Amino acid sequence: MYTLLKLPYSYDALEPYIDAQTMQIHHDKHHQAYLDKFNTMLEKYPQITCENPDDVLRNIKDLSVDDADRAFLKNNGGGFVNHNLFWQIMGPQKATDAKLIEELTQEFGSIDAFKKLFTDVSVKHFGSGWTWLARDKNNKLKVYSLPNQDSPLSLDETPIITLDLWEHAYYLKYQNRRPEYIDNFWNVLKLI
Ligand code: MN3
Repeated sequence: MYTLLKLPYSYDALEPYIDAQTMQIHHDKHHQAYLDKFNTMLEKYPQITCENPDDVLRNIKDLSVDDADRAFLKNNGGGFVNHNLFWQIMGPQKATDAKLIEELTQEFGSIDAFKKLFTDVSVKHFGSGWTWLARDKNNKLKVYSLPNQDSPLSLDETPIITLDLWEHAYYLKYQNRRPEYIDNFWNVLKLI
């Protein structure tokens, strides 16, 4: 059984960019629901004993489970671990990662160029999903989006920065103005 961590800040800590009501529903209802479904399905497979839930997603292709259950674990396990990362990388105060900033500058030319690429990928993503900055097996940094709750972990890559593009992440405050939500992400991302 995995458990839901408390948010590392108060619900209103990311105001005015992400409103308290959205944070509360997103964490307490959406995130909790993914976790509950993930845990329920895992009860059927006691042989899956990963201490770190990320490892379930890393090994999703090789798990000895029914195909329908694999899809269920991918969707709900992804929903659980993706949000775990999302809450951690945001915060009311910057906690910049100098090494990451240096790597991003090297890979993309500048932080502004990285932000522009990440923003463009986010704006162009169709439907539900997440934008990712991930590190591949050769240590190369990549920006891309994935549909639904798919995780870079299942592609053998390590997620570093992510943005939730599901409507539940922004609709109460931004409605159809998704680009505005995406732009404001840079105000709450603490790492850069
Ligand atoms: Mn979400």
